[in-house]
Amino acid sequence: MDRLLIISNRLPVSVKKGDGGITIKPSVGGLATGMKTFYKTLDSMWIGWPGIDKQDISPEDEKNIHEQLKQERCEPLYINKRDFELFYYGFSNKTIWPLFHYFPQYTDYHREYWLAYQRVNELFAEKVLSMIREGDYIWIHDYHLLLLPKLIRDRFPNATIGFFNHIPFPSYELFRLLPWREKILEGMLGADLIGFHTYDYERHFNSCVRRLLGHDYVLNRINLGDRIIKVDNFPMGIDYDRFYQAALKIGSIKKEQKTKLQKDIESFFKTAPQRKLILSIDRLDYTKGISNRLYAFRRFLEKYPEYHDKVTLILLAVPSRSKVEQYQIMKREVDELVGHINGKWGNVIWTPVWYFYRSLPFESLIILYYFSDVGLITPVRDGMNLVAKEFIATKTTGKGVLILSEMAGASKEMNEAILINPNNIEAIADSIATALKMNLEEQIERNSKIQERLKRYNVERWANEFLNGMKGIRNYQKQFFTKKITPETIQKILDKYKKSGKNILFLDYNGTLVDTRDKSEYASPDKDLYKILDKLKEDNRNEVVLISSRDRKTLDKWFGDKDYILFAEHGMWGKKEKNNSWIKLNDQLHSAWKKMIRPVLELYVDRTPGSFIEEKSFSLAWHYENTDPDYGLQRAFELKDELTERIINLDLQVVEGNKVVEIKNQEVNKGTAAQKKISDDKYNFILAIGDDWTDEYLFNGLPQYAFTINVGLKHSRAKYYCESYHNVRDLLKEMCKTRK
Ligand code: ADQ
Repeated sequence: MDRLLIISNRLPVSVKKGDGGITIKPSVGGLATGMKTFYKTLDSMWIGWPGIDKQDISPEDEKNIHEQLKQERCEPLYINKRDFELFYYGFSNKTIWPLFHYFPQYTDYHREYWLAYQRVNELFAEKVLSMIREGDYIWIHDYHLLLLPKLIRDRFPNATIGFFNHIPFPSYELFRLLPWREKILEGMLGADLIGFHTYDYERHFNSCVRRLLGHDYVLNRINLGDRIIKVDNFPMGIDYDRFYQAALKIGSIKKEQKTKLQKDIESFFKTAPQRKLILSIDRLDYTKGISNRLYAFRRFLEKYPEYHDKVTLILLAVPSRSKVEQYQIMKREVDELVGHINGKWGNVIWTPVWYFYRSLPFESLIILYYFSDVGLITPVRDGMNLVAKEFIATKTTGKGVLILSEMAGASKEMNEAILINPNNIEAIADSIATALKMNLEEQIERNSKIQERLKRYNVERWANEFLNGMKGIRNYQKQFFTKKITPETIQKILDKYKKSGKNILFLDYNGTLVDTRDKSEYASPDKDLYKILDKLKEDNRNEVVLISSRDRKTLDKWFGDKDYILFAEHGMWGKKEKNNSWIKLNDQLHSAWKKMIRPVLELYVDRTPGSFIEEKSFSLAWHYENTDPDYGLQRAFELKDELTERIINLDLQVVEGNKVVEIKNQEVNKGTAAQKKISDDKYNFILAIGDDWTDEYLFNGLPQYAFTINVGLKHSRAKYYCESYHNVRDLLKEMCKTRK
């Protein structure tokens, strides 16, 4: 595979300067732990902040650091102290982190933070651009670097970029509060693949993109007009075998090799064999619900006195972002609660809560996981939560019960755990009792199911799926690159046109010759368009056919005094010249069904503000372009469903266009109308241009030698695509200049 550049705020190792010189230690944290084993197996390079400031080291140290990091395939990016403060403690952790975790009351919206966030993202972009090579895969991680995908894309358009968000993505109601919301979304959309832990975060993101930027998505692909990107969920796994194997070894470790922690715990069980251990591990963060957990444990001790002296809660909190005020307040609350519980119930032989405020080495972590009977993990909001997965992975005998918050992304894959609402203190207290009473058989059954899943979808698989996702979307995009109309293709069309003696041009109207974003009622032709069409018509080799889904009245209003051939209502009606009357092109059709269907559409108009009905002679259309985008789409799905049931046996079809649901007779379409037209005469040159599903019939109905062009980037039967109606007009103008 090509080279992989991983970019995250922090490197997976952190550099420290002490008396003994420079040391490099692995960083704590979900991402670092998850990716560490994986990235070394690939041809990859990790770019990020090394955890030390350049001002605090000598040039000698810097060289030394560089050398050591090179061994780890890491490239350091130094950020000046002031910017780092504002970027990391400021925008990342006082703006994005609280808002994305549904804590708007903790969210600061300081412009100074935002400016620093932009500056640091720019710094990352410069670093990446100085290293990037053609063919590299760029995988950007997390909420510190939301602007980076676009910054790279702008200057290296061909880059293959993936972005993975490790924290939740909030619903539109929350996200809209952010003053720089559009810039953040645009930044992320610079990627080709955007990944989240769960489907909920994915759909929140898509909805924000649609509501704030107006880009629609179909089947988890967002069409940006010039690029299609993919949004998907990839629930992050753990290095399952590492945890499982480490836990397996614990039982067979020789006495002299045991750590102090293991000896202490074993001797503890010797003196109190009935004692049960409940484990709680997190970074000390307000999103992790640590105080809720302590309130619940307190309630449990109140409600179930029979467990006094028999249960101990191990509360392990890793110091985190201690410079941020909310973290300091929370630390005080946790300290007080622990003191309160131990003071109230503790005695000489029993301490209800063992509280550790520190990071622990891997071996100690495993010992705690392994010896604990219950894992109590109750975040109020958590992107995924790897601790829950690690706890289960160490249950080699199948014994152990996990109590997990349903607000953690991990809960979506761990249904067999006891799932709780972290705000329901009473229910958590009861679930602790349930967990302690659960029989071994049930524990084994529940855990083995989760273990099977964790083993299969481990961190390596997660990363592979993401990388394959990047490759997949890249290949998908390539199909379009080859279809994009180029100056060479235009020249080919013009050459053929110039030589030909008899030409026919089928031109759709809305979205092809004028902008679709105008409200459909107002998208009337402008002077420039008339000028182009008149000029084409002047050339007597040409027949100009305007083939539209609009009704006769509208086309008459716009083109009634022109000599273009007009096809209205998908080719149901035709008109040859201005003084001719409209001819029905299909005599077999009936429209009696409208009486039955119209009331259904009226009901949808009443229930969906902004929507309206358009009646044509052989079809009815429900337009929802002026409605709330999400709501309109949801109603459109419902309407389609309802109509599909009602039209069984009626020779009708329900078709979906650009923000419109239309019911029409099955035989009517632009393809049959165009076929009929070309069978009248012999044409050497055929050009057809359109932009939506109705034009697909047209492209399909024409002979192989026809030039067919779709406006906009999407799967189409057309041979080529161009980006907008401007390109169509430019092509037609060139044709006007090219007379024989
Ligand atoms: P975090 O908020 O850091 O990660 P989490 O997923 O639980 O949360 O990962 C914590 C990691 O730190 C675990 O691998 C754990 O083993 C380790 N750890 C915890 N306490 C420790 C201690 N005392 N000593 C040593 N190591 C300790 C963010 C998101 C999560 C998401 C991850 C990965 O907030 O929701 O799951 O990224 O995407």
